[in-house]
Amino acid sequence: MLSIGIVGLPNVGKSTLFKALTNKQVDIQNYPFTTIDPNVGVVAVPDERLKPLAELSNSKKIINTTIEFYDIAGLVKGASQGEGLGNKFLANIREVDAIAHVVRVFEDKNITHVHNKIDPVGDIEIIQTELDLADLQTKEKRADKKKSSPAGELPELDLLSEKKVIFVLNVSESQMSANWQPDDKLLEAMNGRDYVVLSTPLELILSEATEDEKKEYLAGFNMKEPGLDRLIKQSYKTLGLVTFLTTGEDETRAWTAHEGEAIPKASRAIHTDFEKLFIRAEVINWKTLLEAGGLVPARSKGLVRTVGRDYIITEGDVVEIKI
Ligand SMILES: Nc1nc2c(ncn2[C@@H]2O[C@H](COP(=O)(O)OP(=O)(O)O)[C@@H](O)[C@H]2O)c(=O)[nH]1
Ligand SMILES: [Mg+2]
Repeated sequence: MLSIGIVGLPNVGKSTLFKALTNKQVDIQNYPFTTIDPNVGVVAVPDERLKPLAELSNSKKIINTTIEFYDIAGLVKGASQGEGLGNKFLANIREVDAIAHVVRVFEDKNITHVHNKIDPVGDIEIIQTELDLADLQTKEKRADKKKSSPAGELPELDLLSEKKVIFVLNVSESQMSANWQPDDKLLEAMNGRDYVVLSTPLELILSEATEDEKKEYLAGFNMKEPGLDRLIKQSYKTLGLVTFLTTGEDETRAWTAHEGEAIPKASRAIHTDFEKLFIRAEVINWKTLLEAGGLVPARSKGLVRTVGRDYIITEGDVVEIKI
């Protein structure tokens, strides 16, 4: 399963974010491969397509795709030199597929900032410097190894600064109401990478609220959906993933593939043997299927395509794999 590590300086809202995410943990019964680990939250990727498809097929179950979030203990200035949890922290980052970098934007005199001032740009630079310094050490070690084994092939370097990043700009509730947006300096520091703006205490409240309360809170803050939903969806995009779907009486289910993947490889998500056994597949866009009113009428209108091994899986495909 793909994983995102939550990182950031102390007291920026990482644990609050993680707690809100774990309130959205999926039902372990439907996801038997899920491990139970207090530092890992397995959350469903929200997908508005599943419900109407399930209604169309009279499905007994709906199963979303999932992402794992890891709460990685606080990074401090000097971590690459062993400060704080230092190298343990950096080792944890090495294991995740992408980083959610929480940046403190909210002001609160009662909650200390490690460097005593709210400075999102400076905070981003500190974390990036630590990641760069850790990479420098990795490269130096590599250079030493090369000297001692001149002929041997060494595995590719796993550099922290090359991991995909999504910035979580943690604002106050009043900034949220005022539709706070990053200024040019902050945009420059984020350097074109993805970001979401949210308020972690508000997200915690939303994650514990009933459906009615949730609607009320969202309307009050002029939000269409919880920030967590935006974060989860954005993480999925940042990781370069696409969703394809299967639907039937048993279940309507979303599956994860990588962008640009051919359908036999993508179908490994359903069953590892499918890549080898794949013969052909029937494919129809989810919306086209809904508009047609089901697979049977869609087939008779010629809307279902039969594709071979070289077909590239596309966001929103509903597939039936023939093996
Ligand atoms: N006022 C305010 N406090 C926050 C916000 N986000 C987190 N906090 C508080 O800041 C403190 C540190 O948060 P925590 O999530 O533990 O930060 P971590 O050290 O990054 O894990 C806690 O007391 C939180 O309740 C926020 O957006 N506004
Ligand atoms: Mg914490």
